[in-house]
Amino acid sequence: RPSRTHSIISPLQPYIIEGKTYPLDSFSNIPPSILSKLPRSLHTQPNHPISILRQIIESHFSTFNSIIPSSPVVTVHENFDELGFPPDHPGRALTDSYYLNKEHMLRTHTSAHEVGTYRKDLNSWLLTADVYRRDEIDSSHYPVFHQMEGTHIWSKDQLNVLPELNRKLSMELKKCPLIIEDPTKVGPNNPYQIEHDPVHAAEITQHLKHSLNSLIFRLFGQSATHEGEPLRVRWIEAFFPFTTPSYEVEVWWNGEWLELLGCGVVMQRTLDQAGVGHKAGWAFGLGLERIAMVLFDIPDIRLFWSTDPRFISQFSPGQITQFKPYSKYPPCYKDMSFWLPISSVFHENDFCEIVRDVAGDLVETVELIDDFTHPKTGRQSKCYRLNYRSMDRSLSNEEVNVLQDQVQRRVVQEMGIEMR
Ligand code: FA5
Ligand code: MG
Repeated sequence: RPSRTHSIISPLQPYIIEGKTYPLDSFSNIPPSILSKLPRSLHTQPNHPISILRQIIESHFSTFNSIIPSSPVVTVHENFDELGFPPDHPGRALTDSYYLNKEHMLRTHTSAHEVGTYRKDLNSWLLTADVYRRDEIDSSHYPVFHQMEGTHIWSKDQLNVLPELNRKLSMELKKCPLIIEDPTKVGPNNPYQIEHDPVHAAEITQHLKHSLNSLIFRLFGQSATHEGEPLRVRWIEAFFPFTTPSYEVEVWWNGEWLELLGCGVVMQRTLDQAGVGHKAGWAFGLGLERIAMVLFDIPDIRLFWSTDPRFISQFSPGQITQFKPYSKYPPCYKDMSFWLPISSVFHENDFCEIVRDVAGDLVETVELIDDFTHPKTGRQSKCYRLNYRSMDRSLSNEEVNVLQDQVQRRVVQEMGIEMR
């Protein structure tokens, strides 16, 4: 169950998306700043790095069908229930997802289209779309981003093609100059499915890993170095309600592990729901911004939304070129200390949502710098550092003060907190 019944940002009029009207209810929590992103469709703008990357991946998996859904609206059933998310999964909370109302939401991942697409009897496809999540604020997280879902399934009586496919892929991968670490093991924590013959499950898992490693080789093979070092890629074990075994792939980037994708062997339950229970195979969901940041050397995820010609004119279809920063403008820090509300729960994502609604892309990071509990009264306070910086120009201190005041006013009004 979502943990709150009232949304922080209460819309006034029903949402109208792609000509359809969605009546409001107590779940409706999409602010105007998010709604304004819906028509941008970065993944179909020919010169945009997200679209360039999509096309390169589509040409790598050249036999797969390419799909681009038109509306970001899905049912809660499609996004969560159908994929086996438990009723109390944190991703369902109003603090984590954007709801039009109790029935409809902005998809949080492209997996929301899995069952519907399997139902069309497609066996190998790539589906690219904008996805929406309430999230923290930093250089690699943004509330709107793009995912590509990729999947390959076979009739169970045709799985005997896999050993040969795997042999070919592993030959090709011998030429790969990247360091790909894979310490993962299938076991009780990340098992094969009981419905699967373990020999088949192992072949599918191998084909998944080989296919993704070969994509990584294709994407990163040429520019295999980052700051003079060979790019490090690693596989780790993961958990998703709709795959097992499950994995994530990360790369070492700017001093930390950056997660690029999640993947796994498709749960038989998902295929059963789509009426193709006689098939088995794998699926992945990759974050296009994360990969584009590494490939095009784009240091901040907000840049993808820039309409500045100095950004967008740097890229052309089919080409991976390094982004040349036009200038880094000075940051401006402002701290905000407050006592948490006594009668309601404080969620950082709600705070970030207000910050973004006020400051948009002028806010670069929101960082918790102090967390204090009064020894006598037990009251809790937090101090956040808001780092303002424009991608396109210098901000004046006065301008930032106006934003900071506005954030302050709104968090007091809407979150019931008290400034210190
Ligand atoms: C998923 O969304 C799963 N649907 C992936 C999947 C598909 C698993 C098919 C198995 C089978 P996850 O929440 O980890 O998983 O997100 C996938 C990728 O999206 C991440 O690895 C990351 O690259 C990207 N991503 C996640 N959150 C953000 C964000 N706030 N901003 C930018 N990219 C993000
Ligand atoms: Mg993940």
